[in-house]
Amino acid sequence: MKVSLVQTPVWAIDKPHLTLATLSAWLTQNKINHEVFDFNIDLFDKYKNECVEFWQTSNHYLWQQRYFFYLLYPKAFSEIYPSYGVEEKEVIDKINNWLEEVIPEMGEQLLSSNSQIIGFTVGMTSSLTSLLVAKYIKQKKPNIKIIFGGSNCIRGLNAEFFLRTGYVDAVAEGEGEKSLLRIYEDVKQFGEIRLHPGIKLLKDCNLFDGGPIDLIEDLNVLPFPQFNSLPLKKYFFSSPLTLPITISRGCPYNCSFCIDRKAWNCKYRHFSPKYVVEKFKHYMKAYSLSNFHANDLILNGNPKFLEEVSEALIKANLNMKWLGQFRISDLVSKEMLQKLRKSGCYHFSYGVESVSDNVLAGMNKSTYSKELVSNFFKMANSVGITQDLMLIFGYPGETWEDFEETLNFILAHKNHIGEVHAGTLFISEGTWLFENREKLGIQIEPDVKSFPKGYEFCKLYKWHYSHEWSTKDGKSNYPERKKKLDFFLKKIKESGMVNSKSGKVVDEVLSH
Ligand code: B12
Ligand code: SF4
Repeated sequence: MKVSLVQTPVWAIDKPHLTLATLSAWLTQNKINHEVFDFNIDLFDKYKNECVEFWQTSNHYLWQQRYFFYLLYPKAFSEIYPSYGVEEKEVIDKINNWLEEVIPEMGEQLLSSNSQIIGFTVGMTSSLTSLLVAKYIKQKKPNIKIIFGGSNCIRGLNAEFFLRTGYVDAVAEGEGEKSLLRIYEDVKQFGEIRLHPGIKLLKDCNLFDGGPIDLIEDLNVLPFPQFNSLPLKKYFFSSPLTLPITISRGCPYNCSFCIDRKAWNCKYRHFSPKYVVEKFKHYMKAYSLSNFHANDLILNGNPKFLEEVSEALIKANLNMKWLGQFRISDLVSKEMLQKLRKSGCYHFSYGVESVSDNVLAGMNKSTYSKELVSNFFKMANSVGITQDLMLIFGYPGETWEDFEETLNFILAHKNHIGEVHAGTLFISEGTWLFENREKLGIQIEPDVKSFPKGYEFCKLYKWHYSHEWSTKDGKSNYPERKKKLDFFLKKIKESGMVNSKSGKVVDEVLSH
């Protein structure tokens, strides 16, 4: 019996696909015959000259907002679609034509793999194409089992919607290794998928929920992600050649706007320092490279562990470079940063979001303060670690004074900051903020207001990035938030700082 693992467009193209490499290694360890299809990179490579805009960050919304249903069910939504105003008609038509070409291309390749199980790793920007490919396969070979897992299947998000399309047999929520194995064993033994923790199924139109996944207790039992089943040459390697890695799963914090921690059942776990060092060594030897990007939600989820990793890396003397997301914290000392730097870690990305006490308290980030952030910037800088940061404008309750406090702070620290990524607040379903919206006086306008008969289940699809929210007191709304963002961007441009340069990687590399 064979399994296919699939990524459809669009997803990041800058590095080899860590999720596919992770699950592929797991199947290999369990001696399961499988094939990996990163259609995202294959199609990017093939169409980059004609269709590069499909992968551009600024166009991600096209894949997952109100046009989603029109692209998924053009006939059913054709009457509603023009009522959107369709400013983007040209690009939507282009996507539609492209899909007619590439969906059969992907579908046929998967069919010829002769797999009995096809597992899609599904994010918000690839849900549409995953569903269309799943539909293509189901129409040709209904007995093939289609499984959805990945970031758009985080617990409580879209499982029911995916299942009710009729194209998906099971949704695996959160950590996927155990679910994938259980599904494989069920199909092999019984010819059908049964209910287990972490799995949702639909039977006779009823939803069955196996409850939360029982997480892997000891991450060290996992094999090193296996990148050799991917078309390594096609990736848009950021120069120099960089591999994504992780040293942990989850995050111990609880920011009010964050959905990511839910992906790992809100639990933080890490690999052992020995495992981490062996993993780096293995990749350096196997792929002759020395640059790594940590995809962890947070590098310092456990400061003591991170210090041990640094010490072990220094001892191993690997001569490698790495970077990742870091949380500014008073639990981190200068000595620790020096060790990290010595281990090869040269850059941090922080979610600073704001420096106003009022806003930070609302975000459940009261452990931050202006003084702490300021001292941390200087400390990291003094040990030779470069830094970029993310900011969120328009948090409920943020006044213009709060906003100016953050703006002035950033300007005052411009010599310590390499790059700023500023945006307005999106309220994702599944976050604390979304769940407490009534209490906070937040109202959210649904992106799609009416659904054609027979397609009412589409209401179940959860948007992640809604601009369409305001507070009942009228103080926060999108134009107001945009005004802050535009003002901020103008000011930092005048100051010579850089905003989101790395987000424009596709445009830049292609223009050379
Ligand atoms: C690193 C990262 C990036 C990097 C990717 C670098 C790279 N090339 O590797 C960068 C910065 C480029 C990036 C970009 C984006 N990202 Co990002 N990213 C992440 C992050 C932090 C880690 C992803 C990762 O590698 N995880 C490690 C792997 C091993 O975990 P995993 O994918 O979850 O897989 C496990 C399970 O989900 C499950 N599983 C996964 N697939 C399948 C399939 C089956 C069949 C089964 C059974 C199980 C299963 O099993 C796996 C092992 O346990 C996640 C946050 C997170 N929660 O993970 C966000 C995240 C995936 N990104 C997200 C987004 C939105 C984006 C952007 C669209 C942002 C933007 N607007 O620009 C872009 C899109 C990419 C692009 N076109 O540029 C969202 C996705 C939301 C959603 N609902 O889908 C996340 C969840 C963060 C968030 N909440 O905003 N991202
Ligand atoms: S520190 Fe980052 S990953 Fe953790 S809860 Fe906050 S935003 Fe989410």
